[in-house]
Amino acid sequence: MTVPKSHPRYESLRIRDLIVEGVEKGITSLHGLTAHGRGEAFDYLLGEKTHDFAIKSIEAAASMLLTAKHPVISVNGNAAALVSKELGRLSKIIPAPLEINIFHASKKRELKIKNHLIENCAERVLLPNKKYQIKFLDSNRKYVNPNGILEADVVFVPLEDGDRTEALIKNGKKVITIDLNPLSRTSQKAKITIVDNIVRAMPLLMKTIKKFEKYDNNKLEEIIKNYNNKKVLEDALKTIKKL
Ligand code: PTJ
Repeated sequence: MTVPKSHPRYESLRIRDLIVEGVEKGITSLHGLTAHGRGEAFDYLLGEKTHDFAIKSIEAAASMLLTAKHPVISVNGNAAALVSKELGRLSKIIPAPLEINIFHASKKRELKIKNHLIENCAERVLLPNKKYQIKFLDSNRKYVNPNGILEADVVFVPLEDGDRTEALIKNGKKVITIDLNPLSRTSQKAKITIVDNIVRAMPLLMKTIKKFEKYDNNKLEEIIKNYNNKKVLEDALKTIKKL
């Protein structure tokens, strides 16, 4: 569908089209459409813009990714449809491998996501391996790659479900997420929650990493130490109530 740029909801409809295209290409699950709808509702309540509390989280996330020993970026069907180019670029600048990890199990979809990422300039894309799994999780998301999430200290999991976030934490991983819903279990449990649309947050995260890569580890660790995720979530809720 072609939406005229003059349409007052142009940007929101453009992003919605990316998800629909993802489903048509077999990258995104049908359930991904409802997950996207929930995100849209929260984005609307947040005024569809990046707030100061999200900038604070982006700065802490950039610091944590740059100081991590073995960071990994987890990719699902929604993230791949919305920000495949950005995921490839982020993987190169940190550097960190991308690892496909989907909730609605499908080997075919995993391979389609992998090919889509590679077509969009990603280089290191790992797939889960059924011989390896994390503990405390029963869904398809327990399977991991031995060179990726299994040995990661920091896992970046945009648009995640709460179960897996909790399991990753119990497995000793630090979790960074992007989630428009400040009330979700993932938002509440993650070490760092970027309450913003993934489409707006990814370019800002890369810009911040580029700026922060000149900083020494002491300065980056100081940024992480001063970061308060609970306060960020409270500020996001206050913003929703005010609008
Ligand atoms: O590809 P799969 O099988 O792994 O499935 C992926 C989805 C996203 C369908 C699956 O992980 C899922 O069901 O997720 P949830 O539990 O619905 O959580 C998705 C979270 O992402 C919700 O809290 C949404 O508010 C949020 N969200 C949706 N779209 C965006 C978003 N956050 C940031 N930016 C968005 N564009």
